[in-house]
Amino acid sequence: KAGFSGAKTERMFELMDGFLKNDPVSLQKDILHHVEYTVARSRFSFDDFEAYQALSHSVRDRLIERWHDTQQHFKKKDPKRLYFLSLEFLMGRSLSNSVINLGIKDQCAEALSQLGFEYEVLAEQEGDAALGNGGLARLSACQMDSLATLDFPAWGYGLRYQYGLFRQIIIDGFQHEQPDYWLNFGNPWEIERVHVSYPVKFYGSVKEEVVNGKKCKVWIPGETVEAVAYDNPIPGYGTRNTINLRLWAAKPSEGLDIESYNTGDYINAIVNRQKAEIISNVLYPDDRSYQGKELRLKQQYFFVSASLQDIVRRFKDMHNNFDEFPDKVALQLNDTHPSISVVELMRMLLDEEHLSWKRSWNIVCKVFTFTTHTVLPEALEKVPMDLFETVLPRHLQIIYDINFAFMEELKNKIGKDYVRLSRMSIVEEGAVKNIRMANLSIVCSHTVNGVSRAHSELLKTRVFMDFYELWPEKFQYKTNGVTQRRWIVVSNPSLCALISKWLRTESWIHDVDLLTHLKNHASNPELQHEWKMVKKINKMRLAEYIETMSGVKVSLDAMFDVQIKRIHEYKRQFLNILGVIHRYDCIKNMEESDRRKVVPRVCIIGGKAPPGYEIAKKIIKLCHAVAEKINNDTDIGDLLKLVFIPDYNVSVAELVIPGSDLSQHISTAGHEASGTGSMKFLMNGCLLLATADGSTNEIIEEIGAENMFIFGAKMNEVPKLREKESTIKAPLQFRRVVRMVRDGYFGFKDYFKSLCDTVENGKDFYLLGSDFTSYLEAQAAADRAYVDKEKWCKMSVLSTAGSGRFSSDRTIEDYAEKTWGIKPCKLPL
Ligand code: CR1
Repeated sequence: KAGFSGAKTERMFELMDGFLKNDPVSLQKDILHHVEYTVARSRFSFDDFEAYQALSHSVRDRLIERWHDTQQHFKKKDPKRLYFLSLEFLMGRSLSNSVINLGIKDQCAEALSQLGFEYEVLAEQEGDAALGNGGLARLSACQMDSLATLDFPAWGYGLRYQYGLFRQIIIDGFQHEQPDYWLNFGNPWEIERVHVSYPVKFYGSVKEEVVNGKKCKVWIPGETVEAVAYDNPIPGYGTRNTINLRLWAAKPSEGLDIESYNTGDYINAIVNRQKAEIISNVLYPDDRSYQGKELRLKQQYFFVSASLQDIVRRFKDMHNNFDEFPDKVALQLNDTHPSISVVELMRMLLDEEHLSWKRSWNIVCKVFTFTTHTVLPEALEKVPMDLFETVLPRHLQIIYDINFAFMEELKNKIGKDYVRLSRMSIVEEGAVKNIRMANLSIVCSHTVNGVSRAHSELLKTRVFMDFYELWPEKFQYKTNGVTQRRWIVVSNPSLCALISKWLRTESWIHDVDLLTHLKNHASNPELQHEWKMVKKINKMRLAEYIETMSGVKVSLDAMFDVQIKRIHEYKRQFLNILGVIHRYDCIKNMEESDRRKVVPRVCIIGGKAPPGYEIAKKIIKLCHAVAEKINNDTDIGDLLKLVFIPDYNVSVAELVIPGSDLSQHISTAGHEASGTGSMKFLMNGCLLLATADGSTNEIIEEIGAENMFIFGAKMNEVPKLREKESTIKAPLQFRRVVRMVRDGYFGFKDYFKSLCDTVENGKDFYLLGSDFTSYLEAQAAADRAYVDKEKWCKMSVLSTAGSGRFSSDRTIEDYAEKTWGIKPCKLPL
């Protein structure tokens, strides 16, 4: 009732008898109501999908109640708010996550079972919301869950793509991409806000005008597109707080094209207007480089401009002095993708609010924080200047001005070191001039974060060394984390129950450090027995899935060894496959007596290759070719299987991770900024076979190297090894397996040639050859450990017990305190 009064309000309270109730009967009534009136089916005849829709709408109603209360509460308290700007959110499914966070899963299950439906079956009906590529996007989703759970006054902003990440179809072992029509069957999890829309301008020219006696720049746009808001409620766990993820969709703008209508070309005028929708049509499927594409720049600006208009409007509802803006607003740049927002905010303050340059700049510098997710300097975004000038002419002027001031400041500090000045400049000179989006973000943000300690070291000593020397105080790091709500509670209910039983509390679900108490029971035979049962149940589920997807029957006694992530050379799925070939070759050449000692393995690989990345696609094909050979070799039987899981996504991960024994995170040291998949496996008690890269270094500290299988060159050794690479011969075993591929042992000889070339003849950039021996040793150590079931189980328990530090709750608390300066704002119960 807070904030409202009057007779009308009283009447409304009379009519509404409190919140929706969560007992099974109330839920049943709601479900049937939605079957009849929302889905418009008869309540006497509806199928699983319709039941899923009705259930989702019933859950959504509950989310909306909390959403309203939370927003009202934030409005009343007016705390400093965080706005998380990200072009990608990989949310996955919403139903399973929402019922857990609302605490109504059991009630829903009971309600449904009386209606003749099974909750689990309905939850499977939902498609993934895949509005992102990989690590960065899933991290955003985990962080949203933590922001809500920890009661932070935060909102996410992004784009509502019509087509999310492509579906991966495998035909004859080759990847094919198909569009993901995720909205075709409706999306009950979003709320369309037709009344929340903003015009976003593009192209055109800049004029100078005199307003109130002052000279001002006026941007006359050449095109205007409307941004319409779609809200996605994000419920916290164990709290009523429900925050918002606002995604923008592009719609043609009203009335601006009168001219074309008047000329009589009615049909064409409408067709042209419709083109506006292209902006939010499709997610770029590359997860590393997006260099200089007009549509990409338009997407970035579109979502940033709409978000900032929304944020500034909200601020102005309560405040009239812009100097207070930094006390009320923190703007987080998730990588450089939203970095145009620093310029856009400058433009709004200068040209629309008519503040002075100095005042505007002061504000901008206090609100933005920047997190980078990459290690490679060449992966940093650049936008060609002429493209900028065409699409955003006014913004380019502002960038020049920012850069000019920055260069002057820099010259004062470092003198006329032109080489360094040009390295640090926001504008890259050369044949094609570019805007360096990372430099822009660093100059305009008050904090720059890496995503693990190792990553931050690389930023300071290599990628952004010049900036670190200039502003050491700006640089921080926040090791990534994942949410235990989705990655244990939702995806592994049996493990969740076991943990709560042994810890005698469910508090670990929001206070994850409590997991460390599992250590006390790690050797307890009773716990171990239950632990193994849980693993077995999950392996059965996974085995069934594998059989359905690939037709391969796998033995539950085998060690399930998994590598699932985007396919990239640096992530070294090729190394994994070469290791499998080596294993196969060894088994083939063994005496019968030795075969009996072999630890059976099921090697599982899954992931999407960026559509234009030839080598990554060849790795997928190689996996299939090798699998074909091994899986059909009767000599090998259950001793070794290789399977590729197609169309890897969040919901597939929820199934695969709990069912794995071992997981691989084997990037060449110095290439993975953090890695978050490893954290999900860790939480689920899977042992890690990994290089000391990214966040693995910190995982080692928590779990102990003795409970993991660590191998390979260290970060500081990699550069030297690379220098020597061309002169050193790769180990014999390595050359042998590469030769098998080269010689066509698995077929497709010509096709695999260029893949083999990437690791031979002095060109093994990612050092597969040089790490091969220690990789095999780590694999052998895993085999030995697996034979000792008690030891393995203990290591598994210790992995879960040590995973608390890798919760996104910890990451978010850290950001809130050290980067954003925000405090919880909890809705009273
Ligand atoms: C990094 O490659 C990191 C995630 C989240 C990825 C990975 O190491 O864990 O970000 N980068 O910080 C990415 O997805 C588009 O770039």
